[in-house]
Amino acid sequence: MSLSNLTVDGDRLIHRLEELAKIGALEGGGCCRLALSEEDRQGRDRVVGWMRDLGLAVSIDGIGNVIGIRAGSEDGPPVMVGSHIDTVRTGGIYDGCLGVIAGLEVIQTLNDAGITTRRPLAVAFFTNEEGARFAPDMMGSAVHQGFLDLDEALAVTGIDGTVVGEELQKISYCGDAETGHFRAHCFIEMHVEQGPVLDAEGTAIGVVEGVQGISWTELVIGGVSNHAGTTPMRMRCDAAVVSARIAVEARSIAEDMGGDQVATAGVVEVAPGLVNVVPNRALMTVDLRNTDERLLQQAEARLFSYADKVASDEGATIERRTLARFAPVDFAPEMTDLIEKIAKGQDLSTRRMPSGAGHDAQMFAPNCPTAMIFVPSRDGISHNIEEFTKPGDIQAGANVLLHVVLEKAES
Ligand code: HGY
Ligand code: MN
Ligand code: MN
Repeated sequence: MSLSNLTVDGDRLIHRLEELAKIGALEGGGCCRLALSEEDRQGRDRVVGWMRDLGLAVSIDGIGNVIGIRAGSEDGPPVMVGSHIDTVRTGGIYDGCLGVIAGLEVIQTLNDAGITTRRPLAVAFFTNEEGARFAPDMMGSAVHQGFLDLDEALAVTGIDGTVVGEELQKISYCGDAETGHFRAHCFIEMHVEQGPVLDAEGTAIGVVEGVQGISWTELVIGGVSNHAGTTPMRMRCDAAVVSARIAVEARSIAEDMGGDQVATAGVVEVAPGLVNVVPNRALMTVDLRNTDERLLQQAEARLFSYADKVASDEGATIERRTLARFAPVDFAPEMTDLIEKIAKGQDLSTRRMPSGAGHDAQMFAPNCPTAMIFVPSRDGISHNIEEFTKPGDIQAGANVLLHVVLEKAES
């Protein structure tokens, strides 16, 4: 069979995706497999089982990243695909998982066709891409590619007070493969767009040229708890009001700056959280992103100085902690050109675009030629159980992935 006619089996791919989605399934759809949870362990076991069924040599490193290797006719750095299988609490079934399952489908397609590539191939899933339980996000791939120290990652305390290293031991995914030095020949990540562009335009393939910069900050505001009825307004030190003003300012910063600037106050916890008590503590997070590093720094500077001022005006204390900070990343033109060429060769509509979401691919970009293939998200919805991508779009994206892998594996 000529390689150019080779296609993936879309039904088999979607079946695996739906099988994985049963683990941590939520009422009404979607799934919750927070990093290093029991559900994450079960999902990991399921994917490792598929890797082994497909004849991949599976290795697990010190932060729990899992890599399945398929030998080539020659040795050397593999052509690597993959993503993550951990989810946010209100996760869809495609975010991350699609890139891993599509990678397995590429392997099975080649196995079925009896094809051995020149270069080895690798399919991976990385620990804690989401960062929802343990910050920063892309933790596993950052350690894997040498941008985050392993011991520092293992020592991270999560939003629930648990520690990464201990939770990793609990799920038995603390492996002995070394971290930080693995180099791929190239890395391609297939992922749902998670935004509205492709779906609104009716475009089949997003040729992702880079990932925007990410800034996650935790702010803890200290006020004075007091009686809601007897305390005159001029005597209050209300932590909740300070956090509310900061959340509104984050929105104003994004609106004033426009362009790619976005801002989200995703966590706002107020204590003691009683109807008749002036709050004495607020813990909140602010997620700022921009494709331009200089503008992202401007957004941070405006937010931080506003937060300090509004806290001091209220007589409150304020402490800031960086949870994650990644500069924007550009992908390799040789890879984006190849993705675009192959997609067009399959008569698929394409458009070049940045990624609004963070991805494991951004950790590979400084170390090897890297790019991403986006497929549409219905109504641009993600991090939401309504997340959906049409089977035809999944098949199309996986076929592009297959042929990019083949071309790089023989180049
Ligand atoms: O936050 C992100 O962009 C990714 O989902 N971790
Ligand atoms: Mn993702
Ligand atoms: Mn995500």
